Amino acid sequence: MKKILILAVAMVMLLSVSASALTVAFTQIGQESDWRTANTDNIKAAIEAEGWDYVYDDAQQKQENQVKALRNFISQNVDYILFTGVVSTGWDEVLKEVNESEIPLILVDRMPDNMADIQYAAAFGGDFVEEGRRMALWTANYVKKLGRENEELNVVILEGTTGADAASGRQEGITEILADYPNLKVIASQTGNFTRAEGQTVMESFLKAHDKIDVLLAHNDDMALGAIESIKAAGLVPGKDIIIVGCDAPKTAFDAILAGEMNATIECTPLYGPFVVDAIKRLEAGEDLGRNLMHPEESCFDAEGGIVYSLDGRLSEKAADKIGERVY
Ligand code: GYE
Repeated sequence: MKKILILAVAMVMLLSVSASALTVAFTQIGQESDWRTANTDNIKAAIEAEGWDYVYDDAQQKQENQVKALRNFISQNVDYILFTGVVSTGWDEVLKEVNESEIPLILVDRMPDNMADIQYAAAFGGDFVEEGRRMALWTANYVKKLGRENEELNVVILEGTTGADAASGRQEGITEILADYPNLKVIASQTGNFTRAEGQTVMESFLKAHDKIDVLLAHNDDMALGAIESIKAAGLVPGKDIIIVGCDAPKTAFDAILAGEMNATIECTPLYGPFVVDAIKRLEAGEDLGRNLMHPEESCFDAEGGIVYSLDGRLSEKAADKIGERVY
């Protein structure tokens, strides 16, 4: 009896030692936005809470740094690689090397092109096309609520990083919906690289080039927040003279909505840490998670709530009611 007990204790110890010896490596894009900071912190915290070793690399928005990081992870023979690519293309060769190393690859957030040629153990990301649709649909319904649906309104767009699916997907969704609303006319669309600083400067140039701007759609809230500064500097009232809709839904956007300077934000959660940890545990237990790209549930927030923002008829939530729950 005693022997069995000792054996059982030894087995449990062995199991926990092998589980705690996991090394998880993450190649992150950089720190361009509130979203990205929250994403970095959340993944780190979730992995470290398991007692796993965490290897992190910040690529400073450069694809070549990410390629280097991936090769380093392979030579360190880590147990899992978490990957989000700054752009969609140009990963075929290095991801083939990852596959040859047999280190399980978990795709997070932005997806690479040619996924059919890549083996991966799990994939979690936003539905960027759907987010773009929601931005445009919320705007069209808000315009209707204001009784301005027959007015010709000029729209400007601040795009995310060129070549990133988060930008191309959102643009695609916006364009698809706006095609049904000819009164909402896009007069300028340019990248602001997902940063506050570039959102501000590009909006400044839009305002110089165009006398009448009625709507700003920003692929993320950081760019919207930067643009608000330029709108104020031009003597206009953000949220009133120009309707402003962003994407991500960090606390900073909620604050702007409560201050009346921004009108709505479409949620895109950065909180992938728990998903990644759960996936790793299930993979360790021998489960096959399949090749489906998993999207978390997401919402839309504005000042009053009750505006239809999705093709399946979901209603926006009132930011004031939800700000207390925001963790990023
Ligand atoms: O919207 C933006 C960030 O890839 C979904 O990247 C992400 C985007 C997010 O910089 O703020």
